[in-house]
Amino acid sequence: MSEQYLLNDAEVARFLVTGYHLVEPELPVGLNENIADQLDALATNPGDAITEAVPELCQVLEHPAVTGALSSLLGPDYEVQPHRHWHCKQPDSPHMNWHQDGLNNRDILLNRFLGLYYPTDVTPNMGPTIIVPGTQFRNAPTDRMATYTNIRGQVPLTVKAGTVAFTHYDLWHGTAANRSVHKRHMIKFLFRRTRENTAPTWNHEPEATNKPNDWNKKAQAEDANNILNFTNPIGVSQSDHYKERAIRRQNWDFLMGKQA
Ligand SMILES: O=C(O)CCC(=O)C(=O)O
Repeated sequence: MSEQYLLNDAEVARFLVTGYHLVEPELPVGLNENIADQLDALATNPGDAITEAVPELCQVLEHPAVTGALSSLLGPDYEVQPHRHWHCKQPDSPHMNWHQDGLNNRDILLNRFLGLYYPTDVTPNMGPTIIVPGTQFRNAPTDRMATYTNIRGQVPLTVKAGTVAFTHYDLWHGTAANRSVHKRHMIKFLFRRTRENTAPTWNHEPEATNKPNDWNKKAQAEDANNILNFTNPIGVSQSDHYKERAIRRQNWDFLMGKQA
């Protein structure tokens, strides 16, 4: 594994805080277009067999920017799970309600998460996935969530072709309506840790969490300590924020190998 592609401390901390991380791998010329053309032509959804139907998808998973992010967050022995799914959002299809895919367990571990690959540019009218950063530790009954409309701080994944969005399994998400004439493709993959960390598996600097708290630059925090302490992606109340901060720290300690 080339260290060049491993995440740094701030990126790992931001993933723990926001519940997502975007990678834009430099894929071979024509690969995204080739994949998108094959998906456009598929008559039925092959489910988990989508990688057999479109084997070029494996090249995305093998790109060092993708393996580097995964090794950083799940360890170098991570597993690409057999479950995967092609999400084709048809032209003129409605929005998808907010929901969580995982078990809503306010997990202090980081053992499994999703990777969403988009083979074409996704514009705002194409039904982008919409995520709500920082919601991965909040439980809400799905039937209640379905009644929520616009949520402050939501982020539409209007991404460029080839982007892989890694998202925490419990991150709140949905989609906008597809008002375009194009099919919006997304392939969802699932990744799993196979071994607990005994040490950081990213480009870790021992001083990373020793930076003093900077109360004047809370929103612009750039180092792991200040990111973990202060970042508040959707501006939750103080009483919610301190609960989230505690889970973030437990997540960080878990990745540092402190529980092994
Ligand atoms: O199609 C999308 O962008 C999102 C799909 C989704 O929400 C899901 O797979 O849980």
